[in-house]
Amino acid sequence: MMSLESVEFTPWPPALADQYRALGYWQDKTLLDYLRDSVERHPDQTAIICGERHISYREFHQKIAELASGFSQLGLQAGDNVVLQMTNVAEFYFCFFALVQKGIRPIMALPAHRLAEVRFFCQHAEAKAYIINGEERQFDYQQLADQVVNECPSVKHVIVKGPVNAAHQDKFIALDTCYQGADYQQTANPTQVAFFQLSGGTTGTPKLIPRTHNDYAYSVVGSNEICHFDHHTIYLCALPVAHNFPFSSPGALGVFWAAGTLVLSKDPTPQCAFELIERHRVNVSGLVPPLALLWMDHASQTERDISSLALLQVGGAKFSESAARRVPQTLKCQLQQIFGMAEGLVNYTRLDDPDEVIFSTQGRPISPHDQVMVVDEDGQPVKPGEEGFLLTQGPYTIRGYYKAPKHNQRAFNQQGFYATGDIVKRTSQGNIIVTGRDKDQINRGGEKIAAEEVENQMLRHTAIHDAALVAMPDEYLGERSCAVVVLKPEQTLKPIALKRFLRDAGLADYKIPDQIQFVDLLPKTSVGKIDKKTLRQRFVSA
Ligand code: AMP
Ligand code: DBH
Repeated sequence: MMSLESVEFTPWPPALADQYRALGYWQDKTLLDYLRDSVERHPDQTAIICGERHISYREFHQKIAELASGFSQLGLQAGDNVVLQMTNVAEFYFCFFALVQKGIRPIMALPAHRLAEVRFFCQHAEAKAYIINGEERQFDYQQLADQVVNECPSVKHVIVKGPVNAAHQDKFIALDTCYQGADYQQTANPTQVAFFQLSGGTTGTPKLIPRTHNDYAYSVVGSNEICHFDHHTIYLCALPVAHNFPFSSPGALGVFWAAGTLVLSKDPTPQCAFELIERHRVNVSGLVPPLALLWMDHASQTERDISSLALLQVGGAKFSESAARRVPQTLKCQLQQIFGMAEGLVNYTRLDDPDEVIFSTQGRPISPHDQVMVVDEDGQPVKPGEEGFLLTQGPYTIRGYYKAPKHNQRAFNQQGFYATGDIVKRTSQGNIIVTGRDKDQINRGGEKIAAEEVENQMLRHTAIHDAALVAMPDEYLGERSCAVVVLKPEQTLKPIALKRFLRDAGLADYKIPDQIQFVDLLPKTSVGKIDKKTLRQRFVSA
């Protein structure tokens, strides 16, 4: 029988773990320890700028300690899981570190997640609490939380930033009341899971990614070296705070550990971001390709002075070479391409790479000990420069998803290499070029959609006989989603009604198909699976 621990978290083989320690990659420090180093060195430096608030490292540390105390008083303790769903506000980081200090494990939900996703996280991980931003104008998270607690008995506490709505007064707790007498005691263990990142996934249910302090810390320290983050770094977080890219590549954690300054943008539009860049003299930011295009378009007409911006990182989806070449011309800054994944492996073009590498590749791994294999259908390495499937293992790549033994058998090979599902080529210098994908996923401008998850929801509709979700090329997003639907005899269904049905099912908005096509029959492969390649071609040329 599989032990509970191995279902939760698959450890690295002891020989590799020893090696990573001996190399100094794994330092047996917690994520909070690295922040505390900065608090000690630069207590008065501004750590976070959130709206009009400038929060120093000293205040940041104090807030964390007070919340750690408040969360403990609620009965939360080491080993508990908590869904953390915040928009871009400083409290996201206060909560994150306070939970981590006490060995409580945040699950990093995105603001776009709705009932279907949050309910799954809570049920799958038996979350004890759910933390939300009650002040968000775009969406009523308190109403969502109400549905979540009704359906998830494990959730004992809903903790709300901002005033608790009258209807929920007796059930929800205001985050403000959780700031208690400061508690600096850590109960975290660096070899254990610090938190759960989320995967875009390829199956019917999302996957939780257990990240340990040791492995994640190394990825951030390594990223800081590559990206030259230091205490002069002023980083604009325009993407959602919980996303792995702006959180750790080097992102917010990189900023905090280098004692730099993090500026939070409430949305990623150039209108909002450029104002912040001008006002706070931001020198680095990270974006997904569609936003990079938007920023470039806006740059020629802006009256804002964005000349402080020295580096723009772009990743999350393929950035075309032609767009990449326009970055230095239009935004007057350097480009860095990033090809990363919440499961681990992160590749960067280096700041001193020749233009050719920066514009036409997605870079190379953080660590000399990231093992990267490019293999054919039979798992045999391809010749250098040839296309193949990317497999990887290393000091910060997981060996298994949380509580997903069946899926783990497919996603990891016998040696424990993670099958990324990406099709890549490697140049003679070891730089990776992403050329395609071998996973049933749509990468909608950096937002990943598991086709099966949406298909399963569509199949619940009484008028639908069969359905497939496929990627269509999109000038702006790179890819958009197209649902191809076969109705039952005598049934009718309007596209708008199907979209409403999926929204009512609680799916995040970015998973709602951009386009819907009705057909009489879905083409099948020789083994009876839906032939998505043929489907895509049919509608691309339609
Ligand atoms: P996730 O596993 O959900 O964190 O998503 C990671 C995936 O995003 C990778 O496996 C790639 O498919 C995709 N991805 C991330 N960065 C890039 C990039 N720069 N170019 C192409 N694909 C990317
Ligand atoms: O797409 C990603 O998941 C991603 C992209 C860039 C990522 O996880 C990262 C950098 O760390």
